[in-house]
Amino acid sequence: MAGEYAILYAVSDAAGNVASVYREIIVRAAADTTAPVITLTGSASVTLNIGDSFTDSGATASDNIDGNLTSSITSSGTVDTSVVGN
Ligand SMILES: [Ca+2]
Repeated sequence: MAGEYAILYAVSDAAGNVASVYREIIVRAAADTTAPVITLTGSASVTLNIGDSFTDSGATASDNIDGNLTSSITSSGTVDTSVVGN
């Protein structure tokens, strides 16, 4: 979260003359340049025989800033276990 803050410094002398000055402090979010990491659940390579059933064991994702991104993972591709793949 970005925000601006101010600190007021003040002083007065014995005659009652007052001086004051502000310091501005800006707080900003650092740029996030680190990509999230996807971790496959199970092996990265799966070998099946024709006719076997295939159930995708999925993956998890995490990010240095956003934390758990598993629910945001999208996947694409299909497996047809009735045909030898290439
Ligand atoms: Ca990140």
